[in-house]
Amino acid sequence: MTARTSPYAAGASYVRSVTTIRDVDALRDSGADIDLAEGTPRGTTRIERAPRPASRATAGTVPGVAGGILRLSHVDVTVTDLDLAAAYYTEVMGMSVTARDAEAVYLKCWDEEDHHSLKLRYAPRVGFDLMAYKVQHEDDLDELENKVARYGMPVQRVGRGESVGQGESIRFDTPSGHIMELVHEVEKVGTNRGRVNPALSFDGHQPGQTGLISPPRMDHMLITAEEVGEATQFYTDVLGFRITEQLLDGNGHQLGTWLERSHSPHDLAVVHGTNGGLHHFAYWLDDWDDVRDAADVLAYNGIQLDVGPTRHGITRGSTIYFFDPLGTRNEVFTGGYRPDPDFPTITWTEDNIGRAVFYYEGQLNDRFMKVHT
Ligand code: M3P
Ligand code: FE
Repeated sequence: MTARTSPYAAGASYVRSVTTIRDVDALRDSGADIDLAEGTPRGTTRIERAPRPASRATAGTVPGVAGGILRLSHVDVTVTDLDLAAAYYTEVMGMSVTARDAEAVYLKCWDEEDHHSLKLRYAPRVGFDLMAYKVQHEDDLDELENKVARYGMPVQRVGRGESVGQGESIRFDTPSGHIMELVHEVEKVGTNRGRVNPALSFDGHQPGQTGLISPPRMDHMLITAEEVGEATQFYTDVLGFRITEQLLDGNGHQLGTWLERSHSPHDLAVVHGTNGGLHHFAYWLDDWDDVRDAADVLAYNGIQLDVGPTRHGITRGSTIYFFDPLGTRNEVFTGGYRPDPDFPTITWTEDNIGRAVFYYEGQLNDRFMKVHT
């Protein structure tokens, strides 16, 4: 049997897994019990690597290593009129209802496989309930539970079946005063396109419903915090978010930070304001034409616009802000860039805040700055 050691492994103490290149013919001739794909031609070599030590449990939140938080899973908000809110999110936004009970409605967008990306719960006031992010591996929950507990925040385990459409999760308060949930297992309800030879359009239209905004998916959310710096440190150091952009005041303090896990400009952003506040949650649209069409749909339905259509300096995204009929701010968002984990943070200074947030207008309006739920 001939076996030679890869030159890359020779003498290199930093190489943790030894690579061996094996001559398949020699292996076959030796009668060794080898597992070869049928029809493997003669003259083939096979590269074998010693398994790496199992380190997935600790790899979870190391930036750039698979595992840890994947993306936003769902936003849970309270509404003062469940029927009105459900009507808006289905008949204007174009989401579909996946579950409903006496106190809540669960909705998802057309390209989302998971059970829901928005939960509307009836309450006497409009507000923020929690933000749920999805983790890649089940043991990410244990690891992040430990990290959050070590930071000093009590963590609650929510058992399978206690929350509609999902398995076990963990919940905790963040330093920005928000309840955050991390979940691994979410019921896959699928889409109406299927996963075998899916059609790109129906009757010449996008898969969403015509005449409605019909975003394919939820994209990000923006929360408010009294201490943006402290909140950001928690989301980065404890939960593994990476900062794509930051807005600094004249003393170098963070007024806003944009944080990602999904190689998009942001999955979560934090701006200065009241602890526990929700500035908006945002839907992804595929391109600028869809943003323009969304503006038509909003105008047709008499929905109050806040800002836009316009463009952000931060994230480079194209955007419209508007309010649902109960007063929660929504955004539709497209564009931006694709940051890798080694993306160097972009900094904006307060004297450029207008262009940072609304690049075309170059200024912010009072309502945008002050209204949150
Ligand atoms: C975004 C975004 C604020 C900036 C918001 C920016 C509230 O929503 O998607 O980049 O100052
Ligand atoms: Fe946004």
